[in-house]
Amino acid sequence: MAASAGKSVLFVCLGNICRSPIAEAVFRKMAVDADVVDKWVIDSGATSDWNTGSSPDARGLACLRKHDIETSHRARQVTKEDFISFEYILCMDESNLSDLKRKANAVKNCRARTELLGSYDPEKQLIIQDPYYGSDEDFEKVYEQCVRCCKAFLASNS
Ligand code: WE7
Repeated sequence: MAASAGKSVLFVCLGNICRSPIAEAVFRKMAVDADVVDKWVIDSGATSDWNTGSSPDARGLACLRKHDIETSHRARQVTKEDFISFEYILCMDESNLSDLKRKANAVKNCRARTELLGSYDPEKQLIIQDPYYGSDEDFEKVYEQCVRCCKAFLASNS
């Protein structure tokens, strides 16, 4: 549950098994390392209910493990409550953004700022592409984009 006080971010992609669990785990590690994790509610979710309850994709877990990051996340769909409780909802591509904007329109008292995570990238790669039908290299690219964006996002909230 997101606290109403403090800071909160929900990372979102299509199925919550590839990109958003990587973003969530990367951001949590940065917050732990910066000693600010207690100030944050950090979670991830899906626009779709397709993978609800699933572990992250094995290729994503391998990529995170390679970088000494753990996650025990299970996929869940974004809820109406998320738009009220989270301050930031950060997603990966234009399709996620339009799905989220449509969901937000059905929520009274929507508080969340829904943005592309890539809008924080100092290297200006706006879209974090779906690696589902891709290779290990595509997961590594997602990881590197998440590192750059999460670092800049955390700095902008410190
Ligand atoms: C994905 C996916 C991803 C695509 N994670 N899935 Cl088979 C399907 C159908 C509706 C929702 C979901 Cl989540 C899924 C399983 C899980 N990252 N990416 N599917 C995908 C990619 C390119 C073109 C079409 C699809 C469905």
